[in-house]
Amino acid sequence: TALQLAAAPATVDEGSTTQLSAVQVLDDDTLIELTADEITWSVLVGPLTSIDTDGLATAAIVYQDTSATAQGSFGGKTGALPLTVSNVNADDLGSYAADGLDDDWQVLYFGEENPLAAPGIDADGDGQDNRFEFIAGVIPNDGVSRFLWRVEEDPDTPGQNRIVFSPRFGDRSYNVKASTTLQASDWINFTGSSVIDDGDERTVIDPDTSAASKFYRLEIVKP
Ligand SMILES: [Ca+2]
Ligand SMILES: [Ca+2]
Ligand SMILES: [Ca+2]
Repeated sequence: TALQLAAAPATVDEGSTTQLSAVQVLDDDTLIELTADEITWSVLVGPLTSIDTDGLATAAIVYQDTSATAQGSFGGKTGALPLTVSNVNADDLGSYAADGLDDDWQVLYFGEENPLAAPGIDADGDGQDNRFEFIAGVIPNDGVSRFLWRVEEDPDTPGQNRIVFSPRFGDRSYNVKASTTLQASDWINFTGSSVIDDGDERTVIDPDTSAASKFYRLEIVKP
C-alpha cells in the first residue's frame, strides 16, 4: 500500500490556505478515500506556517515563488506532497513590507530582516540611498556601483551642452528637464534634442545655451 496526497489548489497564494487530502492505494491499485483528519500532517520543508488536523495548510508570506513540501502519515505509510507558494505581493515581507522596494531586491542584497535594507538608508555610503539605487538599478551594498551623471560643454561642438549619465536600462525611462530659473513652473522637457546611447551610457544634447544660466534635472521612472 501507499499514500497519495493532493492539494486544492496545488499552487497557493502567500498568506492563503489550501486543502490537503489523501487516498490510500492498495497493492491491487484499489483506492480508498481517507478523511483529512485521519492523517497526521506535518510541514516537511518550506514556507507553510501550519497544517491543521483537518488538512488545511496555511502558506507564509514569501519574497519569491517558493517550493514547500507537506507530509502526511497514515497506517505506517508516509507520503510527501510538493506545493508552490506564489509571491502575489512583491512588497509584503516582514519588516520590508509596504516600503516601496521589492522584497526580492532587498533580500538579494541584504538578506532578511536587515535594518540596512530600509529605503532611506545609504548602506554602502556612496551618497545614494537604497530607494534611489533600487529605482536607478544599481547595487545598494557596493559603493562603486552608483548612478552617475554630469553636465558639460560638448567638446565636439563648443557652445552646446551635453548631459551624460549611466547606467541606462531599457526598462526604465529617463526624462531630462531644464530650467533657466529653478522655478517649479519653468522646468521643461527636452523633446527636440538628440539622444545618443553607447552601451549603458546615454548622452542628451542641448544645443540651446543662450540663457545666462541653465539648470538640468533628470527623472528616472521604473515601471
Ligand atoms: Ca510577497
Ligand atoms: Ca519591500
Ligand atoms: Ca551603491
